[in-house]
Amino acid sequence: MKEKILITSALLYSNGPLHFGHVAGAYLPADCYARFQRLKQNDVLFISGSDEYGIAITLSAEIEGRSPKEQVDHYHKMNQSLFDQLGITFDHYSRTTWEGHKKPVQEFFLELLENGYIEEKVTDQLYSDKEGRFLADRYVVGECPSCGYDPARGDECPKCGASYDAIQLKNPRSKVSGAELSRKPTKHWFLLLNLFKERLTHWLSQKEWKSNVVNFIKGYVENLHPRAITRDTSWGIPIPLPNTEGKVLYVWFDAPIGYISATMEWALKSNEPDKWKDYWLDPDVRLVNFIGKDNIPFHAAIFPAMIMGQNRPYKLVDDIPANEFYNLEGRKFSKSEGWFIHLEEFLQNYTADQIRFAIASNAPETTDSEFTWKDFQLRCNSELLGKYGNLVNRVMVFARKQCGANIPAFGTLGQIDKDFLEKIDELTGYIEESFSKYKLRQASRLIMELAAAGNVYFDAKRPWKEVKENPQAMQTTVRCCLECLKALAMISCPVIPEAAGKVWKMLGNTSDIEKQSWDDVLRTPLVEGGPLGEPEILFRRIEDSEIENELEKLRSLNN
Ligand code: B3M
Ligand code: ZN
Repeated sequence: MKEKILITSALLYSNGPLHFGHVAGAYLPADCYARFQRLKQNDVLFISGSDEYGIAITLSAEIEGRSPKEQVDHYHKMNQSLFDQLGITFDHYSRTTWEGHKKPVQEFFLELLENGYIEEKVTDQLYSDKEGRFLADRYVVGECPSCGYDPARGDECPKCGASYDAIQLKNPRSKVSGAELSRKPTKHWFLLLNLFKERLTHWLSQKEWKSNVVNFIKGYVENLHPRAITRDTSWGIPIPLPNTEGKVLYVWFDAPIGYISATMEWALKSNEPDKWKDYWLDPDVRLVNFIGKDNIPFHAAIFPAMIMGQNRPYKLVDDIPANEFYNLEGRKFSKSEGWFIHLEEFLQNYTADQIRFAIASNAPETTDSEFTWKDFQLRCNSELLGKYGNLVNRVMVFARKQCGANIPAFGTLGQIDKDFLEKIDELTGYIEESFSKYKLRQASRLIMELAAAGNVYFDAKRPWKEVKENPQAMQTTVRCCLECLKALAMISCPVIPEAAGKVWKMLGNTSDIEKQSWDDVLRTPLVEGGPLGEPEILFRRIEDSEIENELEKLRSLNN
């Protein structure tokens, strides 16, 4: 039966260009999963968008000399185009500054308030006399209350990882002006997370999530306390209460609701304004949130609590395949420290398939992992080109030449042929399981295992000798190889869709592989006598000199 699957990727802050760290954490895994589930003929809706409020935006806008609105417009457009070039197939990419986002956010707030889960309190916050405003979160730097590190950020310590309110920092200063800050009372609204401890604990106890997620969230839920969900700034969703000028809802209150409002926007644009309900209000839908590990508390506890405390029967998340971090040559990606790869430029020199495969085969699924230029070169040259591309090319060139460019009959299968066909079935079964369990590393390995098996078979059968000695047998060999290419195209399609589509066409298909059914394609043999298309080179070799240049570029950016 068709399954309805709602897939989300974390909303990306519109304050800088997309980088590989984001791609590896929340976007590529989600895209491969969405592509796989579409091929499985399930009803998939894949949603994401730009996260456009909050201090991450205003602070970066100030630093880059733009207004917050200019800043989010700039990066929303840029990132949307980068996602496009990487072949990320969102059904909709929204943004939290679209006008329809406000209503559901304010409804959440009012219902939580009415239901007794939000409380108003006057507390001391940090005030900058010099700038004439309250400062919070990343606007503040100071000494970490846990480990003493200075300058620690206002929301968490980069050294020990502690998370706290800016008011707890010692010797707090403005990140922008460096001015000392004083304490001043101000009114805020707090989400009473502590009231959800039992419900969350019970709900979480039924989940069989990845161990990194479960371990983290169990400890987190033990320790829930009220959390401020408003801020003294004007860039954000207004608090739907009188006399609240100069205050807005905190970005982490509105952002997850962005998944819902993005679906509403998608429904509007599809001219079926109520269609979002088919995903958010249907208990049979499976909701999967793809995120990086730093977003676990918000997806596994805070947002579920917000849903539990309001009135609509919104879907609670069913699975959170959170990833660890993906670094660059041993260090965190950092635009400000010049430790990053310019994606736009990257995509001018290399293909989306190449980076998709390199990231997928080294995805940070259970531990942090990293992009290195050497690894990238190796994956591209010895796997994509050496195994996959080589098999496709030698089989296609040979078949076109020796079989009149048509798909030959199976003929009489020997043991070696039967074993090979069985191996294809076996590997495609494993790979299906890998994709459904979000195991991209394993899936990538299995793709190459199938390509390698094809090469081994081709070498063992020596069809170039069979041509002379036993043309019938040669046809059997070619046919089995072509069946292997068909399987290879299908199973690799979620990861390297462009190459998969080309192989599909080489096998004589005029249809779009992405529109096919995984099961049908794998179960149905090719059509005997069908025409074969032109062989095409799938991957180019990446030279040592290119890699040296790239490393040099990275080092010089960093100086
Ligand atoms: N923009 C945080 C981040 O990028 C945030 C995710 C929101 S998901 C609702 O890490
Ligand atoms: Zn610390």
